Amino acid sequence: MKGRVTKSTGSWYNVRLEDGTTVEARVKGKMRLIQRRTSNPVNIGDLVMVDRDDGDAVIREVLPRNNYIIRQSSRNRTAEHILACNIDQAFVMATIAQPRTSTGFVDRFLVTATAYHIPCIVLLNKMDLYNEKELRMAAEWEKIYSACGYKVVLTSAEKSFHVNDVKEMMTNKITLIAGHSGVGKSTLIIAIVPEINLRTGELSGFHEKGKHTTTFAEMFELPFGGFIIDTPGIKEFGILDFKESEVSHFFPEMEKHLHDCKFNNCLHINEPKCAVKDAVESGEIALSRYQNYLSIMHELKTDEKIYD
Ligand SMILES: Nc1nc2c(ncn2[C@@H]2O[C@H](COP(=O)(O)OP(=O)(O)O)[C@@H](O)[C@H]2O)c(=O)[nH]1
Ligand SMILES: [Mg+2]
Ligand SMILES: [Zn+2]
Repeated sequence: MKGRVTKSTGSWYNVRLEDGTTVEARVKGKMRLIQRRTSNPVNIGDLVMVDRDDGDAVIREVLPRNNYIIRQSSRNRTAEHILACNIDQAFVMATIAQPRTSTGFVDRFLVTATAYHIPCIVLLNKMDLYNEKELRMAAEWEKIYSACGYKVVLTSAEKSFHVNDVKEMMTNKITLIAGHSGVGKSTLIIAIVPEINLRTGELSGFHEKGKHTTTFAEMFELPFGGFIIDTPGIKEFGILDFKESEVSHFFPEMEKHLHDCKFNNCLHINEPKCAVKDAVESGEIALSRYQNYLSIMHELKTDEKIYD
């Protein structure tokens, strides 16, 4: 039987079978694993083959993944942790008010997702709280991100502003929603699907296991078609397996300038006659995006995390 993993506790998994029923399955014995090694062999969103063994459902095989979102454990930099896989799109939720999200976080997420060709939409939540200055900042975000090809939607999960637009975008898709803790991810999901019982705290168990902090996401089936993956608050996304020369390719607004740099191995940092830097100077590429690019490059070079 084929199914999709919708929940993981690390030792057992909820698998939604093709007939719509969900079974609790375990990994037992030898499992075929064609995947790269990560901290968890089975992840949310994985398509798996399940067998019955003495009445117990057992995951025998994990099918190849189309894509995945990795986060890096902040305590153990070498531990890769897949947050979810096989997703159709990602929403990265930020807010200008309480607690203000940095563009560094958003850009890191966008780079990670864009590298795996996952379409992303930026949700700027809590718009009901924005004062005039914050509304101007929101407009600036809209300008910056739409210039990079990312749609920005201002929402109020609490007051249900633009929540129907978000619902429409989710229909028949597998959507991952990411963002710092407290931006309103769960509130938005409840506003869209009131029948989902999001038990806060339980939904996203932070389990301390020795030195590793394990984080679980959970996938919910949408009554109007599709799935939503609510993730616990994520502080940072690891840009783990990128080469320095690749990063600018995951900034869509930089990509079109890459052929115009004098050096074809230009990293757009200190090199002369760099078309990317020229575009930053002319305002065509947003300064904040370029600064976040530099910060990611620095991190790759030094393996040093910049917190912002
Ligand atoms: N004013 C306002 N508060 C919101 C909005 N969305 C969420 N909140 C509040 O922000 C807090 C965190 O929301 P929650 O959904 O738990 O955030 P999560 O950690 O991202 O899932 C809660 O107190 C919500 O009531 C919004 O659009 N406007
Ligand atoms: Mg939540
Ligand atoms: Zn360059």
